[in-house]
Amino acid sequence: MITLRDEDVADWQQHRMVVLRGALDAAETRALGDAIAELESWPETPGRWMKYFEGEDRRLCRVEDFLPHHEGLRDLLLRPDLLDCLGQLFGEPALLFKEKINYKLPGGSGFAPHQDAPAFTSFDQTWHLTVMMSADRATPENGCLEIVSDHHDGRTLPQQEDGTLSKECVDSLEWRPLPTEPGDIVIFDSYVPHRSGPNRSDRPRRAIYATYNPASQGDRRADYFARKREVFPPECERVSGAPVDPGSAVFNLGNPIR
Ligand SMILES: O=C(O)CCC(=O)C(=O)O
Repeated sequence: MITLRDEDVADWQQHRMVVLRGALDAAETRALGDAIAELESWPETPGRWMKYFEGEDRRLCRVEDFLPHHEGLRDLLLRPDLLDCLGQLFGEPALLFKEKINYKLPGGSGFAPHQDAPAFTSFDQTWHLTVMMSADRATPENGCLEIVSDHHDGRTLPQQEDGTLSKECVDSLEWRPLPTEPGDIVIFDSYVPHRSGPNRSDRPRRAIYATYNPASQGDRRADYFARKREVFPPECERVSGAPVDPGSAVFNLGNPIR
């Protein structure tokens, strides 16, 4: 059962994030790892789940838009107890906005410092919560999340042109690594600055990132993925020689995807 204890709510109020250690039990954690491995094996298929790669050797970086195709993960991300927790934090019911799995395979790159909020404004929405579920142990060595937990006033911080945080801003913030174990869940607000390093280990560091919005800001999941497919499709849907759409930048913030 995923629940928020009083101290989690207090953490939320102070830091705009909560860490729920051992939120998934052993069987649920195993099922999460199995489902993520299953998606890794699915072939690139136009119009269906979206697989994205990094590096010259096309290392799998991410799979998105898998909810319609994987019943187990759909049930997990729409679990009533999880939605109840998010509803408590939003102060109103939560709707799923988008879902992705970051694989961060051995040698996989890190993510540049950013806030999610600037990337999510295209659909007239102003506030999101992201639920990170760890499938593998995440450590500084394999590129666990690093967060700034004292920035919580809903402000967009100074950015570079590509939407990542400016160097001055990054240097002024206090970053801390957030190691997690398989089955841990982290919920963070879209204004919480975060980043991560590369995976320097010989094992994957896989995690789901599911993002939700308050129901009053509308159900925009289908719009999000339709627009992303239009401006930054997975490679198997790209037209060879087509120029990169300038509108793609917002869908590709701070990440190593090619
Ligand atoms: O998976 C990570 O290491 C960081 C993820 C992240 O910040 C993102 O996908 O925007």
